[in-house]
Amino acid sequence: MEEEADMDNDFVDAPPLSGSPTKSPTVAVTGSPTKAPALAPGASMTSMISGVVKADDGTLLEDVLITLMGDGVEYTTRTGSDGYYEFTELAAGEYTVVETNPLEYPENVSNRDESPDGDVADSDTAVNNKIGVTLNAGEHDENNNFVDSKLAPGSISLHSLPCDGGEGYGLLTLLE
Ligand SMILES: [Ca+2]
Ligand SMILES: [Ca+2]
Ligand SMILES: [Ca+2]
Repeated sequence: MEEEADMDNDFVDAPPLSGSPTKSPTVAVTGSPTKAPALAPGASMTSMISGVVKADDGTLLEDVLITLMGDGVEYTTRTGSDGYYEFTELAAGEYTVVETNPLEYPENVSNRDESPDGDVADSDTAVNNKIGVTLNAGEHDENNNFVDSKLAPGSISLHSLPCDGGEGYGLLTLLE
């Protein structure tokens, strides 16, 4: 009996477990794994061109056709509701951005890089719906902006429309 009691006591006297078992440290698994750098080794350094189309009163013009012409390539896009357009994943090289005026804004006001970055064409202020862009590897050449204007009321607008013969014909609109 004695021995058994002692044994029992031994068990009873064993250091009590303090509190609940310690939780193993919480490993923070928040978010997705860190993304690899945008320009991982071996990836090509792609570039992009962007800008906006707006009216001379500041209105941002939506759904305006923008064409990008480069060395043997041609892309088209349209401006969003914020007047913004962009061409992404471009190779370095020389490009020309061409705007097709929206019908309601047939008058060209300006077309130029409004944040010039030293491109030869950045000093070209000719109003011709074209903006030249020299694109380096990894460059984002932005603010290649087009500004258009409505015709004054009472004036006549002449649109040239494409037709199968390629000669086109005119459509006169008298603005009220
Ligand atoms: Ca224009
Ligand atoms: Ca530029
Ligand atoms: Ca540039």
